[in-house]
Amino acid sequence: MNTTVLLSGNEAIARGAYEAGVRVAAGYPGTPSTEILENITQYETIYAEWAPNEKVAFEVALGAAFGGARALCTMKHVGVNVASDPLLTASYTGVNRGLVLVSADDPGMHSSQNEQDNRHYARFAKIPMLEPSDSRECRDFTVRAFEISEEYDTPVLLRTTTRVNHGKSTLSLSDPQEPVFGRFECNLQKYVMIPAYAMKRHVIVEERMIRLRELSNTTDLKAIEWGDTSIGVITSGIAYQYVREVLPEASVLKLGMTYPLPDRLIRDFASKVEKLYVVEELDPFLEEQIRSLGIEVIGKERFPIVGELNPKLVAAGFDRSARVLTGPDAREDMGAPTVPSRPPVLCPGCPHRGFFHVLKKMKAIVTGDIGCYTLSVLPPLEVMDTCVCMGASIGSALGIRRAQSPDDRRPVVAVIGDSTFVHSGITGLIDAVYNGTAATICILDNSTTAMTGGQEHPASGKTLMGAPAPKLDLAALARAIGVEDVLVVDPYDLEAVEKALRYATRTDRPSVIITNRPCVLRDRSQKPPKSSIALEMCTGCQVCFRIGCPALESVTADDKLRARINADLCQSCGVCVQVCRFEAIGRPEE
Ligand SMILES: Cc1ncc(C[n+]2csc(CCOP(=O)(O)OP(=O)(O)O)c2C)c(N)n1
Repeated sequence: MNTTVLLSGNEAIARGAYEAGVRVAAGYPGTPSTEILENITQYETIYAEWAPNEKVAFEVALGAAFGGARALCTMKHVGVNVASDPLLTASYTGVNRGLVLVSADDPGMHSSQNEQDNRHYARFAKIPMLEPSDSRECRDFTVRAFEISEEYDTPVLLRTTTRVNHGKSTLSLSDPQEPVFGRFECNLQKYVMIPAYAMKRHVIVEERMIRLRELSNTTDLKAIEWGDTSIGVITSGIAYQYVREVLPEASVLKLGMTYPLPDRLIRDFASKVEKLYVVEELDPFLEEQIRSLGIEVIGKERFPIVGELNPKLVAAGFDRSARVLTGPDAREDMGAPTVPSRPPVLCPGCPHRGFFHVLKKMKAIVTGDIGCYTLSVLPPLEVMDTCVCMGASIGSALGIRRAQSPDDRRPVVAVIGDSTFVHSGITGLIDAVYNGTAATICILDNSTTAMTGGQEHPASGKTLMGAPAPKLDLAALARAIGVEDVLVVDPYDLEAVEKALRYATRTDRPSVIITNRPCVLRDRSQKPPKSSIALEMCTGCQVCFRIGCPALESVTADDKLRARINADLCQSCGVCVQVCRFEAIGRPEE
């Protein structure tokens, strides 16, 4: 086969897994990694699943590798924090058949709560790391990662960043290997990490590190591009593309395997150039290790540690002006109009909107979580007081409640999405019941993982492969955990929401409210009848604008600012109808 195709990095990783003969793929959605598993479902030889969270996904993949099948595990950078417990010990057990963990990092935080640099995980877990810089390498390095994983009996970290995951470039397809079914072979000293066995495995890990360093010195997963030797640049991943764009004449050592670092190779390269630079996004990961080899190198004093790099920043670091600029900076430089920024908002008809509008009235302390509903922190809603990581809403609510002085009567309410609740909220709820902490936990169940594009999860009724699945009953689960007050409400019915919130926040024991409207983007086949505003009845009070619905627009009529409904956007949820005290907004006609 020699077909050339244009693929995104994520599509290319999925293709690489297919060509490598992967049998099992597991992950949890998270930008910029999500499309890898979504694309893998087109390959019928691969079993693929969304796990409830990244820890379970990694354990499924590890089990598959123990069991003798090649396995891929995908997640965004913060997902590796969740999976880090099994990951660090999987380094000790080794894998048997190949296991590759994709960590899709997000420098610049396009869609994340932090911009941690997951290259540190390779060092922390003592496992090899490969970093592709385009789609062809995404496919090639995935295949190579499986070979390394098996030869060295270790999980391999394939670390990508947003621009590599989402950027597109060409590659020619290769024939896939036939995936093999495995056979689990008992090996207690390898797979059972009691201290006596783990101690011996640690020695093996250290020996493996020596062999892996040798591999990184000799591997062809690198390129040395000789040019003008007055400047030598060591780089990897997307930063390599920027360096090439800005300094086509310089000598470049492009590393594909970035952990363990190839010490001899670096020494040799450094000895042949006059000035050595390291260009890398985020932390001085390569720079500090190179410096610890006793090599003088210029790095973070010239290139930012915060945010993404781009050709302009790289050029500035070399005191050059960028030659070929692409992206928004280029448009600005060329005097072309830039696209106005559009702050994210809850969609028209989003079931979260009405809920937050009512919650605002409660004057509660609201601990938040990660999902579309996090947008309730922005004006005009501005309801959420905290948001740390997935699942943190419940624990933080319990802590705040326990810290509260007796004269502070504000109720404490945690808000968490359905996917996030299943991911890491269940144990928080168990804590609330076990320790009897009076907080109200609101599970905003929209039957999907909306924030990342609408992926299935254990409470949505379908698997990643599209098969119907048992739907985790969240109300029954809360009751089984021991919550006595479990209220299920329609978030489009503001009165019902208010009643539930008033009741739940007044009890002196943990309570749960579950909203039950699916995400409006889940089924767009129906074109609902629209709400409408009788302009003559609109007093211009602007209360309806407080719900922040993009379908509500302002018009000036008779010198007054009044509301109008954009029928193209309106989803007829009826929330604005209930908010208008002058009955100017009409219910849609059925
Ligand atoms: C550990 C971790 N994994 C994945 C993500 C990406 N992510 C952000 S929110 C979210 C879930 C959103 O779904 P849900 O809780 O149901 O809320 P919704 O967006 O549907 O309102 C995911 C997967 C993340 N931020 N952190």
